[in-house]
Amino acid sequence: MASSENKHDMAAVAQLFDMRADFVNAHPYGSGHINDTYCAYYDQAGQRIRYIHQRLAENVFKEPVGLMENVGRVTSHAFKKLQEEGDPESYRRTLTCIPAVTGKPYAIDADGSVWRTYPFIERARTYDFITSENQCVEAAKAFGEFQKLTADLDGPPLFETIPNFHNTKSRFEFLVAAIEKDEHNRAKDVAKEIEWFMARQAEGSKVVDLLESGAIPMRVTHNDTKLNNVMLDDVTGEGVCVIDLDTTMNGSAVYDFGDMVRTATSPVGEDEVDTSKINMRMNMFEALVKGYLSSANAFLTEKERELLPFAGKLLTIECGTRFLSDYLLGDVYFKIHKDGHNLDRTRSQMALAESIESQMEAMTAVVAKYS
Ligand code: ADP
Ligand code: GN1
Ligand code: MG
Repeated sequence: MASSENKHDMAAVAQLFDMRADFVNAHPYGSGHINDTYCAYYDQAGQRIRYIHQRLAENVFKEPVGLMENVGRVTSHAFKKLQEEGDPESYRRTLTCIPAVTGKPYAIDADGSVWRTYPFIERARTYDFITSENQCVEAAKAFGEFQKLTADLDGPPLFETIPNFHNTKSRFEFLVAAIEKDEHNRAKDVAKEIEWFMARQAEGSKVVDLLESGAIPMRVTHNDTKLNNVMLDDVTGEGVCVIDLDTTMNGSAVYDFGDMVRTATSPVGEDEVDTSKINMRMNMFEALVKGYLSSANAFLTEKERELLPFAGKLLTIECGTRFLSDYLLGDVYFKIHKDGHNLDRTRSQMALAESIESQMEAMTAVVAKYS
């Protein structure tokens, strides 16, 4: 899971936070595509304890202060509600920001990078692909609970950390611009892929249009409900804590469900090269519907429920346009670990979307069964 080299001076980063323990060492951690994440060991009276230090990706998050205000508001609200509900594990059911020595929930290092620190959620882990139906149920239930916990967040609307994040219409426009620019001369090699996406452009505006017309509501949503953004308990398998709150802002519940379908129903990871291994497993979809509706059925509207099967397809296509755009632009947004990584990811999204397209009717029946 972790690679061994540190790109940053983690002992110096440790000094920026009010850790109240001695820094021992740190190593890169996790398989996120955006931030630089480190697991750091500290010594506290002879006990080893772990923290997560994260450097926010400045090419992605242009307004880190607004973003960290969102994280602070959402995590404090969730913690308060969990405590009121008498949850005995409220301390590990939501992220908590460790303050910097300045008292702020983030710190800025000598290079101007923005860092934050979270307690390590122990006895739980994230998964890059699913191995059991129960994991699907638990992950989806946790993301549904997160929407429920944040539904009554008071105060002004959350800061829009990445404008038009799930605006699939603009995602397509972005792809078209990347194709036209073609600054790395890569478009000629992906003519088939480009054609595949452009044939699906019209569908891309469906949810955006429904939001704009008010036919479905805006809610506080997570917006990055990828499977490896929820921690499952090592012992009970339960969804413990939803993490990666950088894109928590106003959006549609439909997007959150769609990204779960994208990341949790295929038997292989999102960069699988052998596309014959990729398919949308109906039993996993059913497990997601079961888990998600167990926490979200109470607040979803009929129209939102109706859109759940389509959401899987939409988010898979949307993510595919993002991987393909990034490939054309020279891999500037998503971290890559080999040449052509974003193209592998693009092709895997195409295969998954096709598998979803061919099963839409059965998926609709599954949603009806649990509604
Ligand atoms: P990215 O935006 O790059 O995806 P994440 O916030 O998702 O960053 O973190 C990357 C990985 O680090 C996660 O998938 C998870 O495995 C691990 N991680 C993040 N926060 C914690 C935490 N508080 N406790 C334990 N592991 C964590
Ligand atoms: C990124 O941060 P991470 O790795 O959880 C991306 C998501 C994409 C996902 C594709 C802020 O998620 O939107 O769906 O990669 N996050 C951001 O794997 O762009
Ligand atoms: Mg993540």
